[in-house]
Amino acid sequence: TGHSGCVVWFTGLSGSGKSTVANALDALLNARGVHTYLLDGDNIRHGLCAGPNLLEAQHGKEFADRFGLGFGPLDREENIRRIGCVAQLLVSAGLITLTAFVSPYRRDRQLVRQWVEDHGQAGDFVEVFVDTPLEVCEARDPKGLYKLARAGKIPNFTGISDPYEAPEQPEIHLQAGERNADQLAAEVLQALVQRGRL
Ligand code: GGZ
Repeated sequence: TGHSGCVVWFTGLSGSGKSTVANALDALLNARGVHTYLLDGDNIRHGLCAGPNLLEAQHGKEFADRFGLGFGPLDREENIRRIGCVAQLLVSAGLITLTAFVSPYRRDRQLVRQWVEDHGQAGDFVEVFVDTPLEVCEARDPKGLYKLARAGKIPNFTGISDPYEAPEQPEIHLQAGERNADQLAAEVLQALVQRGRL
């Protein structure tokens, strides 16, 4: 179809549905014969951006403490930076690259946008704000993390004890509270078609 790669960057709170919508979109794109790659916490935070606990056995404590990533501000900054670099490589290989990370800081997302566009073209970074109200995410609480965060057992938890800086002008803004993942994925697909990315 002559398309070139781009990054479809999902951002939103824990439990907002980013990963679910990104997976649904991935399936829709693959069904159209589009080559994609999906980056999310499952494949990144266990490997490239593993935490200290995962690194310690093979690399030792000093290494793990230096290079393992958690959820403090600098850790998130480095997490998003690494993901942005990988996403850019995948885009340069022609893939539509979907990413699903909280990515709560505006500056970190802006830096990825800049990186991707500087190595490609304007429009190669498509920000998708999965705008699910905190109350809804907290009610879903699929992993019980909000409960732990409210109890003070998880420091720096986005939306509770750490900020979420909502995108001011996302390319795609999903009112995600009461619609299902397939509807939302179809909405993103349509927006990508409209933008000439498919
Ligand atoms: C936010 C956290 C935290 C803290 C663990 N704050 O619902 P989940 O579980 O699967 O999504 C969250 C995920 C966030 O990882 P990201 O790599 O997307 O974050 S970031 O982009 O900010 O670097 C949540 C879990 O990890 N989690 N601790 N303190 N989410």
